[in-house]
Amino acid sequence: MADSLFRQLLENIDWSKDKVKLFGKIYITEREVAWYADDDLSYTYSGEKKVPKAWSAELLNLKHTIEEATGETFNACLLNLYHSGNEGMGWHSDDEPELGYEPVIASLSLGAKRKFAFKHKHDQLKYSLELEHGSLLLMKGRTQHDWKHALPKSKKVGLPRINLTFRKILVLKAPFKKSQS
Ligand SMILES: O=C(O)CCC(=O)C(=O)O
Ligand SMILES: [Mn+2]
Repeated sequence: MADSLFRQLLENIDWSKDKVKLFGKIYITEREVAWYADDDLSYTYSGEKKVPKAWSAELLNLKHTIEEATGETFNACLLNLYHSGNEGMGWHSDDEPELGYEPVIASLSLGAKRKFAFKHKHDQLKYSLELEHGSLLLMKGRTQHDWKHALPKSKKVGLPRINLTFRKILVLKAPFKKSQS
């Protein structure tokens, strides 16, 4: 299943390079991304507002499989394509307000095996694991509060990898106003 998913996603996803804002400057990444979600949801990260595409049947099926496996529900998916170990992702937490107080993120890895690293925000703790082809990592609870994570670059990896992070965006509404009656 992982083999055929990797091939299908590589071919069928509408990939494009990402724009990342760092210290006020915009960089275009080699890594390619795609952002899919329920209609009417938008999401801002690295100072850029992302407008999602509508779910394909293939991605919606996959979302249901991941929901069954985790017992969680999701309404958005960010896909990343790393062409080789020369591409990675720097230290960050997925803690944007749209993701709510304790974000639940299911991360599916396909293709090249890559190291995934965590470092604690307030002490010296570090942790890392290998994300293998077909593996699912569930981040929840205080993970985004207390830890940063990264996908370090690696000269040893020559093959591509696709990562899908299924997320739940909470629609933020204006504060409730008490009626004057
Ligand atoms: O590629 C990965 O495994 C992680 C990607 C990630 O951290 C993200 O999309 O926020
Ligand atoms: Mn992340």
